[in-house]
Amino acid sequence: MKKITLIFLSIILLHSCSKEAEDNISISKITVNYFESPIGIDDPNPSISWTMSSNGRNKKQTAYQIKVASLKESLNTDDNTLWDTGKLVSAQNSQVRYAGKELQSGQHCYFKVRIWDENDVASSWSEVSMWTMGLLNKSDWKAKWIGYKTTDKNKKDTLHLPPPPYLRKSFTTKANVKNATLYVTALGAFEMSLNGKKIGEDFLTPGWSDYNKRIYYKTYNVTSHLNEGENTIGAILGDAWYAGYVGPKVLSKPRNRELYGLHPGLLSQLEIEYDNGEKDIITSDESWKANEGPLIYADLLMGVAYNANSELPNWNTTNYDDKDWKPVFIHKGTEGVIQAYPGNSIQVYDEIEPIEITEPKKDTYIFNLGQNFAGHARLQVKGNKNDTIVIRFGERLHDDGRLMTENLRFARATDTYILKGEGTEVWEPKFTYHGFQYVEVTGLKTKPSKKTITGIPFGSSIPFESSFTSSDEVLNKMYQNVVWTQHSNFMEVPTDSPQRDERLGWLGDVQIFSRSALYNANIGAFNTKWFADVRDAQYDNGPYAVFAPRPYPKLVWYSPGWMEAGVMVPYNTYKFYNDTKIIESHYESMTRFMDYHIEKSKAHKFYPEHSWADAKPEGGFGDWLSMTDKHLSHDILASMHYQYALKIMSEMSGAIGKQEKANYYEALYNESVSAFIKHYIDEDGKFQIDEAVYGKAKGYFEGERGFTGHTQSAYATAIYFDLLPPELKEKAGKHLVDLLAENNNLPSSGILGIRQLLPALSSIGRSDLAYEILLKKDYPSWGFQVKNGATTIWERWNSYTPEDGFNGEMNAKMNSFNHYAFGAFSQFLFSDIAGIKTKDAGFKNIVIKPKLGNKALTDVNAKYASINGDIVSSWSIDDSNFNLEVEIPVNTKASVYIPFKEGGVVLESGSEIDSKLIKFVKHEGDYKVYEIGSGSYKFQSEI
Ligand code: RAM
Repeated sequence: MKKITLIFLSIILLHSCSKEAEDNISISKITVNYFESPIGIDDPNPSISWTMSSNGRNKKQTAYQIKVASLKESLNTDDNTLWDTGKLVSAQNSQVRYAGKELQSGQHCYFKVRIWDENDVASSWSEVSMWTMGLLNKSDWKAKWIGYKTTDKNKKDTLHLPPPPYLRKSFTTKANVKNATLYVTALGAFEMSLNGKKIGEDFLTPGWSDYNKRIYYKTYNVTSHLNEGENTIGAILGDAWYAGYVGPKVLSKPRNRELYGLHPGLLSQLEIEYDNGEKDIITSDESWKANEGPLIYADLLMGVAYNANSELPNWNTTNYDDKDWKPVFIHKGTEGVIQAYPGNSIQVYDEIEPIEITEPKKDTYIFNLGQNFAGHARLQVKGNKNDTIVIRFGERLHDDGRLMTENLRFARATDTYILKGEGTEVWEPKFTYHGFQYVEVTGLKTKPSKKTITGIPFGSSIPFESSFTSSDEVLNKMYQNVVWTQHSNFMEVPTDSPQRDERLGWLGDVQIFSRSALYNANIGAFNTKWFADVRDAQYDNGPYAVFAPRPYPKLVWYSPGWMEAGVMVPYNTYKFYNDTKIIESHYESMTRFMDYHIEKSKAHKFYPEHSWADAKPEGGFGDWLSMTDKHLSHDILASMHYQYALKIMSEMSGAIGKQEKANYYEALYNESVSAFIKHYIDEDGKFQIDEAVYGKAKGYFEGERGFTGHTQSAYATAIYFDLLPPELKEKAGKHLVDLLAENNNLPSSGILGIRQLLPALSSIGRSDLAYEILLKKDYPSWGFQVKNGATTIWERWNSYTPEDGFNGEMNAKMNSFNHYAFGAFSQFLFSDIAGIKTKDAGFKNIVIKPKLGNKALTDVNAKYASINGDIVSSWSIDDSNFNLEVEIPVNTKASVYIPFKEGGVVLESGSEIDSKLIKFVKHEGDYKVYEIGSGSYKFQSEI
């Protein structure tokens, strides 16, 4: 008997041990400044973050240890240690700043992490991660800027399109290369190769910055590219943003190109380390030789022409005689600071096969790729020498099947390939990108197949790890359209559009879309890079420019609602990733911006009518592309954006320990809001303006339509920014609902008000109405776009209507079919439908509060890939039950709001709630609120 009990006991013990083992925490993903094992960074205190996994619930980190060493082997010993935190009592698992020994140029830093859980049980050490440092001092750069002047021989063309230069240099290495690192940048764009092989997978590197102030270099580990003995390094240089056509024709006059310099330049430094400790450095200098090659021209907006008959076989290998090549010239380079690229370089993320080929005109073929996107097309052809294939790109077709290109404006977006006539030829252009769904091909001698054209989408390589699906197929398509639009426009900088002669980082669009973008993808690094562009584009007297980078030094354009992006987007990014470094590096610039606002609003504390006559266009852009009869007063919008900026500046100041400043902004906020309410809002909660003050409103965008305060955007913004006291908020809510009713519950907001609309309705208890609007298919609505063939988000509500087609004359002026501003509805899918929000900064204290709206959705599955790991909120409803599956990452907790009916029961995993594990907090309206720790849960309630 005793024996049996013993066996029994040991089985139980074994079981509970293995259960505990399963519940143990392990470290999953480790990032350094948002990247996994990045190389060539120049942040002296990189931020380390990790996610954790466990099968258990309520799992927490109570302490951590990070050990960093300069050699991988040393991580198991105490040698070569750069930093060892020891066991540090702390719950922090993200944005831990390296605080070890001072790091040197080129230094390798290997590290591992372990944590202790709530029972003080240590996890295993993580796998080894690493980062390397780039070149930290200007004096580390031994290379010289070089270039090669090529001449545009195509005199017939109205455009100036010089050929991209090819540069090369041969060198010898000794035996036993231990490590080889290439540090490289270009004024323009580079494509580097070693011994005939392209280095890295990036496109259009080093990207776009204000080259007069800042140039980024990239770092590549090229050890495996090197041969013992003879080697050749090659470079092709594109004009890209530096010397090519950039932006709208009207803004980039007189030449529309060469906005930073005339010829592209290269700065390249290859550092080779041998086993015996010796070093070699191969730098760009006078010894390089250059030539023209098969690329006739390559321009971002205009496209690429390539003559395969001029190819230079083996030009970037040692098996090549460069006696006819010319010397390079020493390029003037730039006075700007040289820094490691902090963002996500552009890379290919998919391949798309055509779904249909049509022939609207004899020998003119159109390939429908079924999806609008940014990128280029790969051509595969067979033909005779000198056959010339012309490839054009468009987002839509005319009714007669022709390619619609009017909306490209000055962007020629045409690629040309001249065949060499040798079997099957496969070609992809370089240094350009187009926005398109349709590809028109002419010049083919035989009928094409689906292999003739392949769509190659690319964009900034940000990880899209979140997801959203529901029981409504149109809504799912709308969301996918947002994701494709983000992919297409997060191209180095957040652009407005990828197809026409524009592609600028418009601040207004970004601030509206930024939370949607943050839910969809990890854009911490991308934003960090862009914030430097925003600072570089800021005017000396404080206002942020309407777009960043600002390639037109003389243009003075700023606009309320656009410029506040300079504080709103950093704020949103901080809130999503708890990244206080972003606040610190941007703080001086933000306070300078706020000082400007404070000074400008000094007399009244807010902006009464006609305060922004100095902006261009007069008043700023306002609720751009709205559908109202009269425009929403620009000064109401300006005041509310100013106030919101004060509020978040107060919070951000507090977050970095500047309490005095926090109080200062808060006091100004309170003063401003009460003066504003007194002036603009009547007793009935209605916005009133003195329209007469605007006179004929000459100079205002569409000023002839007159102004009003009473629009959907006005109330939605006041509610969304939470500017009003409860009683006024309620009244504003009523006005919003009435205005919607007068408009058949359809939106009339332009891009500056649209993001606010659905969350504002939700916050006044009308998520039913928000759902109704969201799921509408009438004009104007998002569903209407889908019904009319949209595969990305349109710039205008009326970009296309069956009655007016592409909007007549407007089409050629401004009509993008791939524009994310109106895609800002998608934040609502995560924040309100799935109900995933953060109470603090960085999703450590999570809220899961699904809004069921008008119950038009029966199934919702959302995953937000947070900095702490995946947060899942998936729910379904039927007539009487609500089911919710929640996943909360290790080391976080959540308040979960369960909709319920009076007297109904709430179950978890089929049983009554275990109050030891799941704490009931309160009843709030139609919800029961519970507090949960990490883990997976299945709630069920009667509704
Ligand atoms: C358009 C841009 C952008 C908008 C500005 C005001 O040209 O595409 O969407 O912010 O104008």
